[in-house]
Amino acid sequence: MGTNAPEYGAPRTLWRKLAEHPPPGEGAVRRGWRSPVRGVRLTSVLGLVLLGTLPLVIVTGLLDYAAYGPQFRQAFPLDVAWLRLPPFDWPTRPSWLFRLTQGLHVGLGIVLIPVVLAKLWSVIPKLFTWPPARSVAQVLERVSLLLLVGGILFEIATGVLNIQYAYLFGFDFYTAHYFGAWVFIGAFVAHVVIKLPRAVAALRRSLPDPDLAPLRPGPVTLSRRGVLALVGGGSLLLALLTVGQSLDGPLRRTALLLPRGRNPGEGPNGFQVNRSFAAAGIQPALTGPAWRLTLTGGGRTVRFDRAALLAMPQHTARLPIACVEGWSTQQTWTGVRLADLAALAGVPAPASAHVVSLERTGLFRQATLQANQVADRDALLALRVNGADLSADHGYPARIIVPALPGVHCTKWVASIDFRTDD
Ligand SMILES: Nc1nc2c(c(=O)[nH]1)N[C@H]1C(S)=C(S)[C@@H](COP(=O)(O)O)O[C@H]1N2
Ligand SMILES: [Mo]
Repeated sequence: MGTNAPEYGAPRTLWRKLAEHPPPGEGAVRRGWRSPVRGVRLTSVLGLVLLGTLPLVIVTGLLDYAAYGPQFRQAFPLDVAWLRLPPFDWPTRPSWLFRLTQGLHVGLGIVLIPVVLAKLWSVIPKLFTWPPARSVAQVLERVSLLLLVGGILFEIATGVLNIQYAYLFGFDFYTAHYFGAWVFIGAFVAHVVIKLPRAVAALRRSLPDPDLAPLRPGPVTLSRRGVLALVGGGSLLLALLTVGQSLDGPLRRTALLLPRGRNPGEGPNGFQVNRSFAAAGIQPALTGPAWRLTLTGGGRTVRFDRAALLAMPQHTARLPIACVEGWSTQQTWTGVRLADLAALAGVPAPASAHVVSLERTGLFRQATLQANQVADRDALLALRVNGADLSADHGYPARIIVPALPGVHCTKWVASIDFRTDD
């Protein structure tokens, strides 16, 4: 074998021993992967496509997490190991900011699934090469691959289950998806550093790769271009079935991947509902004439009924609702400015506002808004939408709507708001 003196020694013997003792059937498995399109070129093309697109999924995902508000413990965890999220006030402008970042994160995440699967398919034979490693460096590389592949499959699985409202897993989605993201990001960076030069070289000139190319190629059934067209077609199909969830009007019906709300009904309240009034389990009597909005802060408590709120200066704004599950819609909301309510509560410039709904249970029965989310001129306690009273499903008697605020914090069926001078 080798003649290089420095390569001899105890570890060298270990790798040689490994190579001399393949597990039974090893060759048969390797020979079973026969597709002649597998090879370093296919893997490199797919890898470079992912290198150009996955960073956008990662960055928009991290932005969504920041928008979701870890500083208010609305999302956990605050820090990951030695990583600290910088304190970050999510802006209220442009009002479509979260609609864009969330739409891109979920949409692109779905569209890239075929590319990721094809990339994994293209390197499967590598799993069965023997010996599994020929040096300590290679052992490390293979462990990072495990984190890379495990990480992305975990992110895809939890992400897809979440947007289908299938909380089948016994852990908190945000925590898991966020931790999983950091595992994946670390492995992704390592993988790019290790493999990018090779991928570029492979596309410049033909690089033989004994691990990727089949030992005994089968007959050609599909060219490399054919494989790429198939993968691209799959991605395009997913894109067509997904974009509708970010569009209003009849095209929304094309969002076949949207679990609910493809056909949200007619009229001013005819747009997608996340949690319905019935699902929220609020007693209908609580939203009738007996309803009062309670404002606290500055040492006093004030209460208003809906007629009193309607008698205050009304403000109208066209603002999106963008759900963390990926869908979004834009509507015209009318109500009282949150800044006006803060002044009535005796806290004209609050540091934060804690909003609580009539719901007794549920993760999203309350939310905390930042200072800029109360101060924005379009930040409203909405009473009406598109010229009509809010429907029960959209939060009657009153709901929060704030530019660029994730839908999950646009609390419906608001009972009270506490304006605070410190957060
Ligand atoms: N009280 C309360 N408000 C809530 C929710 C909830 O479960 N309870 N869901 C939130 C979520 S996740 C979203 S996306 C928006 C959707 O608003 P819509 O149903 O009016 O479209 O409402 C938000 N407001
Ligand atoms: Mo949502």
